[in-house]
Amino acid sequence: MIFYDCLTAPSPRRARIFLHEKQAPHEVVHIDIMKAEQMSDEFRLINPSCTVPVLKLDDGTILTENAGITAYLESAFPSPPLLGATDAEKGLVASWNSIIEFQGLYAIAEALRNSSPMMKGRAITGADNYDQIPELAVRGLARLNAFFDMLDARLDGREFVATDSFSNADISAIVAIDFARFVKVSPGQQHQNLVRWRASFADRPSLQV
Ligand SMILES: N[C@@H](CCC(=O)N[C@@H](CS)C(=O)NCC(=O)O)C(=O)O
Repeated sequence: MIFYDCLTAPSPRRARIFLHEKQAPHEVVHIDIMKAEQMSDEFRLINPSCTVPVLKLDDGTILTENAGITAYLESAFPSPPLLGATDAEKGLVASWNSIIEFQGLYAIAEALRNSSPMMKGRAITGADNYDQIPELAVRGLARLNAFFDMLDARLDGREFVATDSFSNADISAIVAIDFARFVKVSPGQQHQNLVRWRASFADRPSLQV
């Protein structure tokens, strides 16, 4: 397998952590989005949407979304289960992952992409260019603060976000919390559950890669 990665971006980090947790053998190709390598003619042949991560399977199949990459890896490398072990757990992990994407990751992207001078004209990822809308940056920050409050409440008395074991929902939430620093938001005094939960993974090997 070939994993198209980018060390500075949150979406490929989610797939990178998942690959490491599964110990799935793969080669890595680095795509530097700071140098717009995702927009090159060569990379467009791999992913016309011009985004990372991408996982190219040995049979040539190309997976361009975290949802597809994690579904494939869970099926091909079942242990340890990261998308839930039981029917109910599978439902919980998928639900929480979706909540974290929509309320967390998209809120941060909305705040960052609509305010960063480096992303002028690139407010949305993809092959087409979209102008920034400053009001969306303000709304993104408000949504992000609400996300921190919501996740802190969810983690009250819990070790993991979705189930009783480490799952893809924890991976997505860790990446979201760390990515929030890009818009200068971190868990505060009022987020003790969030702080405890994030600290519990400080030494996890997959989070160091
Ligand atoms: N649906 C994709 C989203 C991937 C995505 O948005 N990737 C960003 C990096 S975090 C990207 O490729 N950005 C390229 C750009 O900014 O032009 C997934 O989650 O797998």
